[in-house]
Amino acid sequence: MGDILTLTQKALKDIDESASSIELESLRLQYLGKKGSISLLLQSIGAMPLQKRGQFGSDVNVAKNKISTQIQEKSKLIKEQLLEKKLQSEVLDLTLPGRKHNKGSLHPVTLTLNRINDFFISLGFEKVKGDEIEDEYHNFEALNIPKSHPARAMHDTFYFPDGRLLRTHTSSAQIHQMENNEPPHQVISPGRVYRCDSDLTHTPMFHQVEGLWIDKKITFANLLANLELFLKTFFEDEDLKIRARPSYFPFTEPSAEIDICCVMCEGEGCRVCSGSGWIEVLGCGMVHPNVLKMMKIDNNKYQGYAFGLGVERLAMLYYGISDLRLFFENDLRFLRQF
Ligand code: 2NL
Repeated sequence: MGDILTLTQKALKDIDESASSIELESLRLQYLGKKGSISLLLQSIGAMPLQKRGQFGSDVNVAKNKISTQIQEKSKLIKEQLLEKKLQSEVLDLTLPGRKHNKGSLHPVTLTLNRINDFFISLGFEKVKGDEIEDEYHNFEALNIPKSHPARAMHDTFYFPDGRLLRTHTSSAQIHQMENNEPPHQVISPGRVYRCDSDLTHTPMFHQVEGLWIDKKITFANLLANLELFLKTFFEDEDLKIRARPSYFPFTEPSAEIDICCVMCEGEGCRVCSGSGWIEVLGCGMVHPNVLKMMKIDNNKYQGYAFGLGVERLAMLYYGISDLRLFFENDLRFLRQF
C-alpha cells in the first residue's frame, strides 16, 4: 500500500514538472505503458495472498486513474500554453493603417471634352465620332479646300503611302453625317486630330470639338447666341465678355473668330493675351454654299452654322495651365491634381 502511495505521488510530481508533450508521453509510458510501473504492480498481484488481492487491485486502479487523469489535464495545459505563446508571437496590430490604393482620375483633356460635349448635348446636339483615318475628299474637297490650299501641303498633313491621311480636323465626321442622313443636322464631333507640326504651342496630335447645325432657320445670330452661352457656361462666368472678329475659312462664309476677354488679366493686357486683353478661343461661320451643294443640301431651303475649337487650348485657359506639353507627358505630379 505504501508503495502505491509513494509511486502515485512521484508520478503526479513528475507529471506536474514536465514541460513538453514529449516529456509527458515518456512519463505515460514509464507509468502506464505495458512495462510501466503500474503494470508491474498489477502483475505482482499473482504472488499475493488471496485476501489482500482485492484491496490491492482496487488501490492500483485508483492510482492508475489518478495518474491517467493528471496526464490528460497536463497535456491539455501544455497545448493551451503552446497556443498562447503562438498567438503572442504572431500578434496583429489592428490599429495599423492599411496600404492606400491610388484612385485613378480622368485626364484634364478628357474632363474638358466631357464638359464641352455635355453643354452641346444639353442644347440638343448629337455626338458623331468618325474615323481618324480619312481620304482627301472627306478631309479637304468636301470642305471646299482646294488642291492649292496651304493646309493641304505635305508639312501640315500626315499622309499614308496609299493617299489616305490622318484627319486634320473632325469636320470629316460631319461630312459623313450629312452624306448619310437627311437634314436637319445638329451634331458635334469631338476627337483626335493630327497635324505635322510640333513646337512649344503645337503638338502633332490634339483634340477638337466641331459643331454643325443645319436647319431651315439657323442664322448667324443663333451662332453667336449659342457660342456666347457656351463660353459663359464653360468658364463659369455669367458676365464673360466675348467679341467676334471677321475671319476666313474655306468652309464657311461669312467666317468669324471668337475672342473672350482675357481670363487672366480681365482685359488689362498680360502675357497670356499678348497684351491685347482678348484671347481667341474658336473659329466659326455659316456653312459655305459650296459645302451644302456637295452634300446635296438645297441651300435655298437649308442653311446653318459650324464652329471648331481646340480642347487643349480651352483646358489651359480653364485650369490656368501655361505649358501645353504637360498634357502629353503623363507626369503623375501633374495628373494627380485633377
Ligand atoms: C478652328 C476653326 C472651324 C468649322 C470649323 C465646319 C464643318 C463643316 C462645315 C463647315 Cl462640316 N465648317 N467646321 C467651321 C468654322 C471654323 O474651325 O479654329 N478650329 C480649331
